[in-house]
Amino acid sequence: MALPIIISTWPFALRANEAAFAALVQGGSALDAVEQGVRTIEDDPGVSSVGYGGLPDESMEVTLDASIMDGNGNCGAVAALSGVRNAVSVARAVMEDGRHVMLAGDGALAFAESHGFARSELLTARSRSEWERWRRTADAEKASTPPEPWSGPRGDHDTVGMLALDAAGRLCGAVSTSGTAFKLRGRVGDSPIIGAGLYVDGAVGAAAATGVGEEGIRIVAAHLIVEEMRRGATPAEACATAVKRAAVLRPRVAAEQTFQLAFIALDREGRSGAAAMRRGFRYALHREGHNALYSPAFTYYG
Ligand code: SD4
Repeated sequence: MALPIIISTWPFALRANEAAFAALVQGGSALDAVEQGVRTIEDDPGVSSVGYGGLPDESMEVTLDASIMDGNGNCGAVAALSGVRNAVSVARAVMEDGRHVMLAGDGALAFAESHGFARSELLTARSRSEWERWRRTADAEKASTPPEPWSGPRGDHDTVGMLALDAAGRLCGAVSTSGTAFKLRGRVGDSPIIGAGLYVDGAVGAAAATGVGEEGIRIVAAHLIVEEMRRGATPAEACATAVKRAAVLRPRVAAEQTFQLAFIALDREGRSGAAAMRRGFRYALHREGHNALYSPAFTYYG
């Protein structure tokens, strides 16, 4: 098998793969690669679902969820973190600190600051005006219909999730997102939850999730995929199993046109795969010097 191999979610991940590959070329490990790859997307104000420029919650605050995991079981995560751009690096610091696996909210921010992370404004002019547009629409809807607490997640879920197997055979993964646009304050998705948004077992394989996090949490998706691979499934088969599980568990939700849930997986042999609830999901695969976008072999709704 030719190593390294890097796989990540959505078309923007072509850039993330390049950054991850560069980290490996400079002597970094798979852990450095996934961190650097994900940071590229966090730093991009043009991506409205991750890091700087991510769409805010209902109170106009941008809050980030991220996790990172090494194949040896070390992992770290932050949930509902505001005011720091590179949530994935804070997650890595939590992992390396070693006392805990996940920090949330103000505590995560205090931890980040004590580890030298700079405070930064995550809202951009564009994400502010998107929020204002959403607020006006929500207010208009409220005036004409009985108030609903929340209209549910939108379809634009574009978490960056990345898995890498380096030349030494080390397998790592990372995920970062600003979560559902205009989410309720305090909402945490699947991305920082080890086993739901990300799982890595160096003896077996790794998986990462994107899409409606609530549904990924319900089936503990990434762990399910890794366990399927442990039982002999290929990465593509394991991802398809998780999509089907989500569809069977909540058929009415899964059938909604805006609902997407998608997974990527990479096993320790270097085989990769993906599956999605519906069309439109693509992933970027960097192997043998080629970095290209692919559609998953399996989509539940053709
Ligand atoms: C979440 N799963 O917070 C994330 C969002 C996402 O692609 O995946 N976007 O629910």
